[in-house]
Amino acid sequence: KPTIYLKDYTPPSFLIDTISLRFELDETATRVKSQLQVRRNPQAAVTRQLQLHGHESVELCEIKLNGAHLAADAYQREAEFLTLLDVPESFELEIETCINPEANTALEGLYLSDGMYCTQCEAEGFRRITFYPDRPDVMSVFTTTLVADASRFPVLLGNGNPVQRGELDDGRHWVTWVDPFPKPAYLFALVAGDLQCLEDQFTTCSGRQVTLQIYAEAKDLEKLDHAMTALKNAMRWDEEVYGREYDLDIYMIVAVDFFNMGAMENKGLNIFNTACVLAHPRTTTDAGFQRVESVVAHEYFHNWSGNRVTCRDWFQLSLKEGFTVFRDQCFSADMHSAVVQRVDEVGILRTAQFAEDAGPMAHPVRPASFIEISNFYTLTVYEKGAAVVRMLHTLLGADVFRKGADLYFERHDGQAVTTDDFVQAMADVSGRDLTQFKRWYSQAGTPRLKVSDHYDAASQRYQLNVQQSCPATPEAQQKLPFHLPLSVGLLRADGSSFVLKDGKTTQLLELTEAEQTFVFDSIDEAPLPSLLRDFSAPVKLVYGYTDEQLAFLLSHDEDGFNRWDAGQQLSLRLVNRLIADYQQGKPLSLPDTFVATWQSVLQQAPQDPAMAALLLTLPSEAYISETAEQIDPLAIHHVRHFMRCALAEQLESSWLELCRQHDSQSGYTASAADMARRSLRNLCLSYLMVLESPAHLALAQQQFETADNMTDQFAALISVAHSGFRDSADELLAEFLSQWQHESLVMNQWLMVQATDPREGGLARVQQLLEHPVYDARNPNKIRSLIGAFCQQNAVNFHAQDGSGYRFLADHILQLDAQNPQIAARLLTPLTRWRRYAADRQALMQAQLQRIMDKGQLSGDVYEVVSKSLC
Ligand code: B3K
Ligand code: ZN
Repeated sequence: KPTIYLKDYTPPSFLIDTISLRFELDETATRVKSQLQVRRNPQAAVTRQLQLHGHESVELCEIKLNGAHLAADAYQREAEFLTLLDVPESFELEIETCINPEANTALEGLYLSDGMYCTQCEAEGFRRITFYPDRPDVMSVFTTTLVADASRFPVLLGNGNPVQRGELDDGRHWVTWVDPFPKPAYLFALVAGDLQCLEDQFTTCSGRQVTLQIYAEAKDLEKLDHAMTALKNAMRWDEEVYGREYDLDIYMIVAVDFFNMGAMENKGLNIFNTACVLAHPRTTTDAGFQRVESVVAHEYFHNWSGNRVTCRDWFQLSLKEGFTVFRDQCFSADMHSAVVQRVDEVGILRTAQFAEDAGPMAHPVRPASFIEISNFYTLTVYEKGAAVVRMLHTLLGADVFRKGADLYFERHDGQAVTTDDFVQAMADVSGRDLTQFKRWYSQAGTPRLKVSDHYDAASQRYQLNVQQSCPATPEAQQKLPFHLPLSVGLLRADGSSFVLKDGKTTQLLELTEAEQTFVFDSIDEAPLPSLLRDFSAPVKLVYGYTDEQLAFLLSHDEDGFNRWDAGQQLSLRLVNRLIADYQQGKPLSLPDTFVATWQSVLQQAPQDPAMAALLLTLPSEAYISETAEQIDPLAIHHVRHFMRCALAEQLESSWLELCRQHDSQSGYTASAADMARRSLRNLCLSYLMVLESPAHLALAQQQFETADNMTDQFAALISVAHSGFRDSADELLAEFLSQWQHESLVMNQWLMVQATDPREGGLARVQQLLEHPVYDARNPNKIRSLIGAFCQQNAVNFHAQDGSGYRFLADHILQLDAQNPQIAARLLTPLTRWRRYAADRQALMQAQLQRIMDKGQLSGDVYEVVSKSLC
């Protein structure tokens, strides 16, 4: 497969004003008739050739131009295209194709999920349905007619509004849908199945009535309330915060079990992975509830940021994704605790995105080239893209940013545009030159900020010196300085913050140079800086804090995020010292000062249980790995476990008391306060369980048996399953299986607990589970829960010295690539990080990548990741 470059972009030669589609659904031979109104694009170079995309699996049955059959020499069929050699200025084109949904294991285009028809067209799935200019800058008005057996497929859904329906003599029925908003083919969708729906109404800000429907299999009907509430909250929020109103009479969400990603924002007809829409307290953890809420909101927000204004080409993917993630993050912050939300976001960015930025697949937020676009639905495009939009929000302020968003939506409604257009709208409303800021879109890599300071008591002057740099990444060795907001506060010895510019305690410094000095006057005592408050830019910041200073920030900083981060950095330092001790064979011990700090956090925990749960969580193995010079998975795991044991032992009575205090008194509620209580209690339980005392085991077992919700039951399960109590672990796992074997999503969790069990013999356990009846080798959720979880969240077992984990992953990639290339390419991630390990592991990982490469006949997806990793 060739590399495609942004610099080669040219506008489409032909435009499609309308497309009318008729699907005669059949498991193995679905007939698709399309009728297109085509005209030459006045903006493009004149040509008489019309090139349409078409996947090799699509069979061409018939083709007519202005009603006349096309002679065989009037067109060419190649692997990926259908080219009409000589077409007039404007014309009607009719095409009939035949496709096989049952054979579609890639889950792209039209496929079957548990017997129901559904589609996934982003990015390039529409070409697996029919021949069409399958690129986002070709926008057309779609009319869709679905025909299927009435008894097996009573529900027939399409984009837009249903306009007509009827029955045929042969037991089939049909429905016609019209979507009045022009859209690219990637937003097309259809669903046909035996589905039930939860229905509700929403009155928009201008008083229009919208019907809301969420479809699922009958057995899951009781799990739709939470998504419905989330949807209504998101609709209201977008009206209030962005002034954006919904635009069709009906909004539908459909839950499907076989889905490559989380969800898809098809116009008026979102299709969701069941894992991102179904939620019920008995079967879904609090984390699951929050995921559902944020994904429902995310897909809803796309209706404006993505659908009404879409992307010109796929290099602009972050135009819709970065902006929409930023929007869903702000929504979640407004619905719950803003600090907890921010800590979660930064956690993802700083572990997984920074790791991506430091690896062979590193790319700018707006990539300059790709082989397979599916590989670029990345943390960089999504999370770093959101961080870039957030920086604009910070630099411009909320009001000006909102004006910029208004201008962007108004100026580009109905258009396919670029990230430059987005930034231009922000520049126009603010009157600021954002040329340098745009480097965030074109330069990859995580910038480093080196901060030093100087205080002069005589002149009461404090100076901050900031140096920025950015490591080389595959697309560029040398980087130009970034324009970024650095939010800072200055703390007095009593813990309060100095009042700085404009009477505020947080000041925004704008960094534009490679080195800059900022001066603060009238600072009447030596301050302690609180830097990068609220993580104001996606950078790695270095400042020479002492441990005492970090502990001071942890207890006094008014910025909640920085308070948490000070605790993380303090722990991280200790982790690194202990790793060195471990590697040198020295005995490990926790300093008393560290234990004392934790003791005081524990004492204050009841005042803010949500924050306490965050503060009392040690840096994750993934974050420790990302920040390490060289990753030693065994040492990291051992040291973190040692710290957990030591903290559990030395503070046992505090953990136990906190655990008791935060017991569920009055039954389950999904309130933020209750979620915080559960997270703190379950954290305490997890510490107690590492002590391996029978009394604590009894506590966990009792919680497992009596819990009225999945959060508590699952927390008890995982704490026992990963403990040294082998028999109890097996008992609980068996009990959980028999209790929930008919709940597919719960079984994913069951697989995951076992896949992430760090104790010895992990690979053998996973291999056994591959044969278990609840596992399904074709279902992406199952693959992720077992193989994905093992390779990404079970470092000690995956990185076994004998290379067995690497071989296992490569075996499965090779097997999966023929079936579902997108999932195969995604699973590869841990192997792409081979350069971060010591020589012996490097060699083993590299050998497996080479083995995949040598197989040949790889999909473009896997080929791109493997070839870039090896070079
Ligand atoms: N836009 C979809 C992702 C589609 C992935 C295609 N391989 C979900 C989202 O970001 O909202
Ligand atoms: Zn999205």
